[in-house]
Amino acid sequence: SKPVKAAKKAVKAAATSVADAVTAQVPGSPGSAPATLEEPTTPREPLPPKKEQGAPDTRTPTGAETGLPAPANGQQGAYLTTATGVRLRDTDHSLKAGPRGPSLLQDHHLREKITHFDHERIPERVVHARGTGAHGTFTAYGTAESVTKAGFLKKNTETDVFVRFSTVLGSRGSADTVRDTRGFAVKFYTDEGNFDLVGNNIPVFFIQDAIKFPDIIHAAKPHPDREIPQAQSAHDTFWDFVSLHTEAQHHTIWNMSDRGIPRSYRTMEGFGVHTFRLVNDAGATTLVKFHWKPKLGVHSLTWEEAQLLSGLDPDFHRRDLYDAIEAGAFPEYELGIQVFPDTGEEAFAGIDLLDPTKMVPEELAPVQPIGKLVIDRTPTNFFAESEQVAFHLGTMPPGIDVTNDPLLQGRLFSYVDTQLSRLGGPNYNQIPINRPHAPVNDMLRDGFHQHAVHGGVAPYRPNSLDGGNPSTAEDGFVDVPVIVAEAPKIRQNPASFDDHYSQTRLFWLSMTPTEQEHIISAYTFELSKCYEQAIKERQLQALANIDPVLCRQVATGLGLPEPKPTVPLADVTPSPTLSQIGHTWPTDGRTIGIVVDPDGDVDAALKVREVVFGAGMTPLLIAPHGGMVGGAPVQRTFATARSVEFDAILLAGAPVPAPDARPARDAKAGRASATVDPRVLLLVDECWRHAKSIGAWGDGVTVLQEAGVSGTPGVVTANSGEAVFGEIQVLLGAHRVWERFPALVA
Ligand code: HDE
Repeated sequence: SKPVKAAKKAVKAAATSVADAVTAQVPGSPGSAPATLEEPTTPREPLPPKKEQGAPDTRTPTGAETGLPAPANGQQGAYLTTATGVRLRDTDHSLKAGPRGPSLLQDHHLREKITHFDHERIPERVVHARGTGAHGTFTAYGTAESVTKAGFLKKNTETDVFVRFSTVLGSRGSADTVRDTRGFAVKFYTDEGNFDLVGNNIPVFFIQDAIKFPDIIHAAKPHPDREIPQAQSAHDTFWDFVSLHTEAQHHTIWNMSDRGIPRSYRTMEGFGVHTFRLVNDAGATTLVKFHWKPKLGVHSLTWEEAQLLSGLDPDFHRRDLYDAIEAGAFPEYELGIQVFPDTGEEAFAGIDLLDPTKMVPEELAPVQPIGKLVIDRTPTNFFAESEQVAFHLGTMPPGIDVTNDPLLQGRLFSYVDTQLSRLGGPNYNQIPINRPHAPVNDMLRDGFHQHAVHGGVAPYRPNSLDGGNPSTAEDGFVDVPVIVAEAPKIRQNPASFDDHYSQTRLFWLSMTPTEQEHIISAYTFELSKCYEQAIKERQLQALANIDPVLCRQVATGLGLPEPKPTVPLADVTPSPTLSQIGHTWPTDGRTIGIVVDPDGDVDAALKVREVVFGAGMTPLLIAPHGGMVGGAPVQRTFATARSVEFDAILLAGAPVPAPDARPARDAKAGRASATVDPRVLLLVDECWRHAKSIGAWGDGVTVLQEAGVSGTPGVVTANSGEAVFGEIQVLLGAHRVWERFPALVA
């Protein structure tokens, strides 16, 4: 028919003009000079990236940047539309055959809305499902320039980053404060392409070879029959695995230590775990281990706090991170490297650098700072950023390369592979949060969720049709030509991998008696949760090979005999830097609860509040009821304030029990007092048990007496609130008052 013919003609005309346009710019093609086709063509400067191939900024512009109010959500404009932009009159009623009739299949709006909703969820990560992301900036000190040519490590270079902290075992909705390893993954959007530093808060790993990863994870995840316990290692299959694979003992003792229950993501170290190889401008190589050092020091929760928080505030770490960012107390970390000569033997001070169950004590190789990370922006949309971010160990710019660590080698495969099912196809790097800020000019094409409209006709190399582009670059990524020894193809580890206990013992001996107490309690708790006697006995055998005191104490707790070691106890030098106790740290960003009595000296309480704020900490007023006290807003009531939220408390008064109070029910601890509100006594009790400093002045001193804690370590009184707070600040430098609980281990 006529219209069809006309359409065909139009298509043909368009095709001809596109073809003309292409041939006109291709050297060597008909109609342009020279007429002869060279194959391959001489590379020339790459064309600038096409519009759709550019790298959009993943940052959502702030109000300050655009001059407009910051976009609060993804919706644009005043009217609700369908996904295809058609305005809607009604979204609350489905189309029905009469007001009481059945819904009609033709209701395209109903179907679009429900269908999209039905597919809102994507699979959670197979490990590290529970996580929290935020944006920040990395600034290089320039101190790594001699060992790497990576541009983002050149002096004063600023690089956008996205960080995701996580637990390993729990599901996406599990509690933050469980005993577990924490993920510390950082995506640097460098000018030379992304760099993903996918680390943990523990410097060693459970296994030496990636092939065992499914085994350790199957063992640590909930039991397959009843799917319990959630986000816990305190169960039979976990301890079955780690007692059989004794290479896991080193990582496990870190988990049983205070490192397994961090106070905050802001007070957590990070480690790249593996040894990496850096390459400098001259091509010289160096082996390094990456470390993140938090500015606020390394602090942990107490085990009771961690357990309480799982119920009181399962989002504790996420809330803490986002509250700190929103309060302007931006979390800061220094990136550092331990540097080892790349001599070929891949060992340092007798430690095999390819064994991921071994670390190098900082006393032997100090951590040298190379840059600073400041986290300063929460995600605009949690799903788009924290859920869809995809890390991959193999994402690294020129200047950084891998080693033969067999755990690292397996990870190089796993991280791309897992995104294929988690994010639904091979184009996940086009998702905004994953897009590099460097221009992308790849020859990857098509596939599910392809968002680029690639121009050109020759996504292959060499080609003559797209001007020979893209060409390879002299300064591109370098795979260091490490000599691979002539060796049999074999399923076997080097002999050094057989030492499972010396560094486990080193860690134990590096702990203060207080920390050793915590480790003993953790092993005893976890093993008490196991049903199988044989598993407990086997783990006790492993403990005997670490240290007799540790083994004896746990055996006593379990009511089992103490086995004799089956290997000689390693003669190791402790590493004091591994201990969290005994150092002094900055106190900014801490949370201080101020208990105020509305009938007492409210002015004094408000004055101290100003002083606390001025010291860079967050003061929270705690009063019997919500609303205002003395013209200031009450932030926590006696019904909601629990010790877990505060680093210290100040008692600015002695609130009497309210006449209409329900003391027996509200007190929780059941303590009765005629003079002080029992809920305040519970708060003081808990803070004391959690080794927190407590200060009081004026009437507040009565509370200390009623609670029976006066004169004990870390309980401060003075004439004024300012004087009390001054002493509390000093105590906070050490984080907790462990002197309250003399350690029992010798
Ligand atoms: Fe991972 N790991 N891992 N891992 N890992 C994943 O990748 C894997 C290991 C780490 O916030 C997965 O995207 C294998 C060590 C972090 O998105 C998966 C092995 C270290 C995160 C995967 C290891 C890590 C992951 C799951 C043994 C510390 C969270 C979802 C060879 C250096 C990243 C995903 C985020 C996530 C595999 C061991 C850190 C399945 C096979 C060692 C921080 O690909």
